[in-house]
Amino acid sequence: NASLTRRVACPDGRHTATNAACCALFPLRDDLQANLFDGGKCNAEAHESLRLTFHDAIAISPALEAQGKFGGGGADGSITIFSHIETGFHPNIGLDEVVEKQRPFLQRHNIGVADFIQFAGALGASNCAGAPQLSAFVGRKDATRPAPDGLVPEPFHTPDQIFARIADASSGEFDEILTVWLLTAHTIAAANDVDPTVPGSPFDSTPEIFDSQFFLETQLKGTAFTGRGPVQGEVQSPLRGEFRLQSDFAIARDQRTACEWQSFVNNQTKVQQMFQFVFHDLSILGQNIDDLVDCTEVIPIPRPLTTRTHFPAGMSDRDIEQACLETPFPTLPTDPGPRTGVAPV
Ligand code: HEB
Ligand code: CA
Repeated sequence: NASLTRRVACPDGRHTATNAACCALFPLRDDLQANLFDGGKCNAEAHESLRLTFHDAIAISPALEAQGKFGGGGADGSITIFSHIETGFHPNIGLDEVVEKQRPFLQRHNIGVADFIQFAGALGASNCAGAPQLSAFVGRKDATRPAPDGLVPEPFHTPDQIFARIADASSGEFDEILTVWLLTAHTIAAANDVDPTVPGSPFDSTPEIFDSQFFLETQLKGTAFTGRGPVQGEVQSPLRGEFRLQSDFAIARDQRTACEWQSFVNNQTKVQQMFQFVFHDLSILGQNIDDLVDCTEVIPIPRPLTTRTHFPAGMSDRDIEQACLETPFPTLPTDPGPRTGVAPV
């Protein structure tokens, strides 16, 4: 209850915060919004900043530690601190760009690297209409060594491999159902490097809004490859210009996850609540929450969606490859007009 919480005045004389440790985030927020996110937009840098949160956080492995090996530190900033090593790992392809775009902000503000990565991702997502307000913490311990290679899932991994890796990273918390929740992030996403001949190819027709189109469109029958044809990790997509990852395709149809996947279609409340929940826990993997200060109040509340879930123009439930055997696919309107493609971001 905000009215019962004593607030502190920040040294800038312009803001108050529940904890003085959050004060440094206000000028960082304004700088990022103006100069990385192009005036508070859900732009490519916002998407890439969200991807970076996952690739830093997921690189932790209790299973490796149990074998007496170093398992990585999770959300510890290692991907940026040791970017010369970690951005060379195959699944981190392309992330060198956002790391270098973010670095000047890191250098001119007073914040730890691990906190910075998660903050920038949460802030970037807040520019996408329909997103939940993602949590922001400060106080994480920064890495002193790089994460080992092999801990970030690849689009050509099987569901078994992906479920096992994500469960290991989270000490069992993120099971296959929560893995579906995590993949909500692909609603504001595109591929640049899986097939470099078609950079910026979105995973759904609305990469600038945090909606449930991704869960619907991944369930449509694939009809053609976007780009130069089958590349490792890619399968056929239903719309010209849309890119489909093999891993999204497979998890959408796996009998352990198909019904959970479908349950997100046309359920914006679920989209928001489940992603807010899993991002909170993802963003502090490897850290002790008791050492952290909650500064979520610094993240703006995202604009609500103004659109409804729909079949892309020219498509209907006849184009659905039904994978959930328990529940019929929801009845939804079709966008008017002729069949179209999806523009690159
Ligand atoms: Fe993700 C993107 C994979 C999960 C977020 N992805 C992406 C891509 C790929 C992937 C391949 C593309 C890259 C390029 O550029 O080319 N993922 C993946 C996998 C997984 C994932 C395999 C597991 C299943 N994600 C995830 C998560 C998250 C994410 C969990 C968060 C949280 N992604 C993302 C984003 C993006 C991506 C945001 C976009 C980026 C851009 O747009 O640039
Ligand atoms: Ca979307």
